[in-house]
Amino acid sequence: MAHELPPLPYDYDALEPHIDGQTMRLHHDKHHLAYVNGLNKAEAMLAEARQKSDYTLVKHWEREAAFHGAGHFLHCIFWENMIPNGGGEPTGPLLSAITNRFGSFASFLSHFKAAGAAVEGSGWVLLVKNNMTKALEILTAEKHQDLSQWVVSPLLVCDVWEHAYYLKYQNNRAAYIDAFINVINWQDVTRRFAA
Ligand code: MN3
Repeated sequence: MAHELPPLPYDYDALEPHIDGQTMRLHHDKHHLAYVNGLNKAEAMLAEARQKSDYTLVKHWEREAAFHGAGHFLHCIFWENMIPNGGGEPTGPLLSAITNRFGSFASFLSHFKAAGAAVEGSGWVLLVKNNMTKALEILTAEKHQDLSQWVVSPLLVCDVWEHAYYLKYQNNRAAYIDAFINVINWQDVTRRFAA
């Protein structure tokens, strides 16, 4: 069963002025599509390896599956994590959990922004729920999959690859993360937290 590129849940320019339409079009139609195609290719090659009982290149295709698979699934969450006229603060159990874990919503935002700005090279900053301890954590990832932890569910993810912001924000990643904060879809994050 091949993976498919999901359509954006809003227009390319719907998040302006925070995230520009040209970046969104390239990011979704080119970058995300490449991860979908890369994952499908890796899975097809691994299926062929099983069929032929030839695992000479298994390390390569497992790596490709991890990179493109993590890239595909994180982007699916990322698009839904944003919404026009988003931002503000969550309410209810999610706000309580954030306040309990990080001291205050403001402390959470400061930590999230600092962690995202500090990722070396291309990667992500993520708010996750640890499925063993049930606690919230802020994690970062290099590329899509390096430094990741098992047993966590991503709730809120912010793409800090240059392709996510360079057209509009150039080297000012921190300004891009500030803009991202303004389009967060807290209802989506709350739904993931409750699931
Ligand atoms: Mn990206």
